[in-house]
Amino acid sequence: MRTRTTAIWLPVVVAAALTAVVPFAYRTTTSWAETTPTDPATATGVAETAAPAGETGTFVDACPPVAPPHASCFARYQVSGVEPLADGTPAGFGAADLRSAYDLPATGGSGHVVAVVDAYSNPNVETDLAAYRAQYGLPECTTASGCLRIVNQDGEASPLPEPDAGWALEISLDLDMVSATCPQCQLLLVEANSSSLEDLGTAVATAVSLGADVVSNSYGTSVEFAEEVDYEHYYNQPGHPIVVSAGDLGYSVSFPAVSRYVTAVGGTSLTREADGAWSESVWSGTGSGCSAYIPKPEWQTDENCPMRMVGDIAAVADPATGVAVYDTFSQSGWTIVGGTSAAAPIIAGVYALTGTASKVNDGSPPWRNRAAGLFRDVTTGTNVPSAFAVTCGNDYLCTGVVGYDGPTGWGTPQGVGGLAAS
Ligand SMILES: [Ca+2]
Repeated sequence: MRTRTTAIWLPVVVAAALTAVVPFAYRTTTSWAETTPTDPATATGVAETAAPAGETGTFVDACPPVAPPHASCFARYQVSGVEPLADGTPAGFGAADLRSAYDLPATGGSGHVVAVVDAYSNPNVETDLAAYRAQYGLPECTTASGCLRIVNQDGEASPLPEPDAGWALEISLDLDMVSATCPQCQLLLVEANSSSLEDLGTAVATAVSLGADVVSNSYGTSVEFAEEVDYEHYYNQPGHPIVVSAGDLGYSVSFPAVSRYVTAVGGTSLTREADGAWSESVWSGTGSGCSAYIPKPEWQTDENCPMRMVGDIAAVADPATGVAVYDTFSQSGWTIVGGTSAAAPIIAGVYALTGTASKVNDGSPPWRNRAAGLFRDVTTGTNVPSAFAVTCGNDYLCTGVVGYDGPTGWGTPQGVGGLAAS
């Protein structure tokens, strides 16, 4: 297991690099952490982040931001106070909670394959996945049965990349979330050799070539960069929805979420009210915004962004209202995880449930299906902290409003219809 490195705090340097590329980009938390930029493969250091006001616990990024053309995973986990519930079940939203919140069927997806693309490997992945699925009464999914396949970016079962603690938690999160929303889907884990966009993109293409109906990507760059367009071809996979996390850095744009060919997934805070009803607001950490480099796809109709607007849809991502995940490699077992890394695989599972993934070429389904009743419209919250003078002007780019908004797209699923294609 890779040893965690001590975080080096470089808020001024990183902030300067960010403002040079995206004027309004900044982090919603108080500090940045970076390991040595010239060696992103060692970037498993973590940044301890004080919980925002009103939230409990301490949250840590599983992967610290790294400079393009590398990507970091977008999982953020709770490091303290994760105790089982009074009835002994894991804390954090479980599989049935997620299906209830998003009005999803308890069965479905049989015959469909959801791929999860991550960097590096998690040596405990199969036994940890089995524990998650057993806890929530989901059918077994093993390599022996062929339900679970684990390959490297070239599609081979060995050698797998070296383990990495941060990405290992991401792998567990991704497979657990697809299992929760699409219990009968087959799972294909494709592990890239590194966190470079070239390796991750190669893994996406391999996933499609190995039969993935849907590909989930819970990673991205910390900022946009001009050369991102050179990596878009990896994500142009007609007939295969490519689902990407919008990012955990607040109001800012990340690649590949900003690609025209993907469904960009933002994040919410998810709450179950006393009467059992669910409510959601914009998670303060979710990415959103208007691309500096990628043209606006014809299916986007929002008025104040002339380029590709992020995002398209959303699901739970606030670690303070996070999901239960089982991981024995980087954690001691059950933990609570959030970040838009949770949201993307949730949406990937819903795509598989529609049975119409083969008709999806881009992120347009939520835009084409925005009829009333298919989404829970998120109308409150923002990913711009009020303490910052630079804002998006309280516009839909950074604020939850009635109808479309950047942080949550057209909202969160209410059933599978919002992602169906014809
Ligand atoms: Ca909205």
